[in-house]
Amino acid sequence: MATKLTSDERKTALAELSGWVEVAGRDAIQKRFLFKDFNAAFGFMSRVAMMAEKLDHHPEWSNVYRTVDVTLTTHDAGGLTELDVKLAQAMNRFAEHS
Ligand code: H2B
Repeated sequence: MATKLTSDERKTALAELSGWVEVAGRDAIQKRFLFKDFNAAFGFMSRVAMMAEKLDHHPEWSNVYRTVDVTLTTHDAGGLTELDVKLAQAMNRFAEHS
């Protein structure tokens, strides 16, 4: 099972993750993605869904029209792990090409 990041590891990871911030009162990170329209937002979510299945690691998220709000944490570990960093990196990559 993935192990929780140390505070140093978390700091380093966050510095390299554009737009992601820590969630207050919770060992998790979040980001709001804003797309051109619903089609772009849903296309992004489809790509993320396939990656999430491949990683067996899933986001907490919601979508309203062209906005996708995402929170990442590893439920099995009770906090942030390398899996969250991987998924956040993939999301940033997908969003760049949406
Ligand atoms: N996603 C997230 N974000 N955290 C988990 O701990 C987790 C998951 N666990 N997706 C996976 C599924 C686990 O429940 C399955 C059985 O591997």
